[in-house]
Amino acid sequence: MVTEVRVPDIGTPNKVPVIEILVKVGDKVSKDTGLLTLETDKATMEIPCPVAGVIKTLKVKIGDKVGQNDLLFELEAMGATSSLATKKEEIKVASLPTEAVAQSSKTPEIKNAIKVEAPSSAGSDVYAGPGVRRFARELGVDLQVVESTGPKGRVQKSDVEEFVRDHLENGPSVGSGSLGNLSPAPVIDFNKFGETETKALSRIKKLSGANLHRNWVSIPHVTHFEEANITELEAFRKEQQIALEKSGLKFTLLGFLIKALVSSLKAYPNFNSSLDASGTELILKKYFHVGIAVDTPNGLVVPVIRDVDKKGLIDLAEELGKVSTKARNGLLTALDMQGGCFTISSLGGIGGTSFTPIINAPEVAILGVSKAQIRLIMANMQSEAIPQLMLPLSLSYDHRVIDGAEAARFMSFFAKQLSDVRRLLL
Ligand code: CAO
Repeated sequence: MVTEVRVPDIGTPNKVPVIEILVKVGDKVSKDTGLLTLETDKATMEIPCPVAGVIKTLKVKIGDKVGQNDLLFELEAMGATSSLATKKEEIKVASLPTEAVAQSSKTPEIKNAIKVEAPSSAGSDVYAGPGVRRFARELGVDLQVVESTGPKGRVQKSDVEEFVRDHLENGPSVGSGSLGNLSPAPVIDFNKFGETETKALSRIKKLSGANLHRNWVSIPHVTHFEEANITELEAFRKEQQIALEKSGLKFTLLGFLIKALVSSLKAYPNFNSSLDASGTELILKKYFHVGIAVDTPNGLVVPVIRDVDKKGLIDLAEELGKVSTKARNGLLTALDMQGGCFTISSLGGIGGTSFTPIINAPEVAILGVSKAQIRLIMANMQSEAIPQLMLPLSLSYDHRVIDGAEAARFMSFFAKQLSDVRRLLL
């Protein structure tokens, strides 16, 4: 017998979007299996199956807007049928991340009838439907460390699956536990020594921390230091900045670094590569996408500027401005941060003489940039030292892929590009 599953009373007269479909045609479902998730302004709601059966047809797709009594599914019922429409008592609700559980009390007409799924403390600022939360819970996955690909940063079931697959293939995260034969970090009660305050790490810090730790312990890093004479470049940049003043564009050093990087990657293609999963072959990339480390209030993010070889200095300046604003406003999507070939991490605007950046795997090298300083240099065989603006550079590279001599040549080439601004314009 074919049973229709329709939208029950969801406590609002408005149509609301379908944000997840948790089953497909042919799936055998039991009574109360979550079928799909709807989203109102305040909460996400999972619609459970009213009877056991086999899904025959899907009448909606993700993004469709539905209201009370709209047809969602047809299913071939197995055994006794109870009701055609799902009862509102069975709907599971999860508050959206910005809303506290208390939000539900604002809708008293459904408050007593529905089962409220309180966001667990360990996932409260994660945006995910009840079905995905339950799925993650069943697998023991902390949603805070799962990378989201859904709209508005929503974690989807496929994200949890990808996370588990990655962990099975690459081993567990080395986030907080012990590592191999290393003894675990001691657990210390710091209150014995004085007053303390405990603060949770941000979601970005947890995610990037696990990746940084994995990259740090799994890649044999070497850091090579170099200096570039950017006296001419800086004079040219300042001149152009004045000319561009009215446009509001910031003609930054970073754009020049990206241009110099493209020529260096073309001259030394091993730096634009990744090791394959077996670690025995090198995948050389013919495209040039550069990641830029951006410091945000919630932690470090690395948006990727694509096809930098096809862009001029002004295009790059514009895009850098837009992408760092987007990053600081927390609006980057997962796609904005994928596909990078090489990362630049610039602390030059802040300070420091050098640092050892951690490679952003699966890339094989990363460039750290520190604060340029005026120094007295014996230039052009002159007998006198003249003041020059010197830019400190730190290249960390994967020693499995790149030899020390190759790194030294790469950096010397890169520094030469920066020291003669005409080369960058070629
Ligand atoms: N040496 C000296 N001065 C520098 C410089 C350098 N290498 N790089 C930039 N500056 C100066 C600029 O001239 C500018 O000065 P004015 O305001 O007087 O014009 C100022 O610093 C700001 O520069 P900018 O607007 O061009 O920005 P930026 O290129 O320094 O940085 C960005 C952009 C997104 C990289 C940066 O904001 C950022 O987030 N940096 C941190 C990245 C990070 O955290 N890396 C660490 C990763 S490991 O944890």
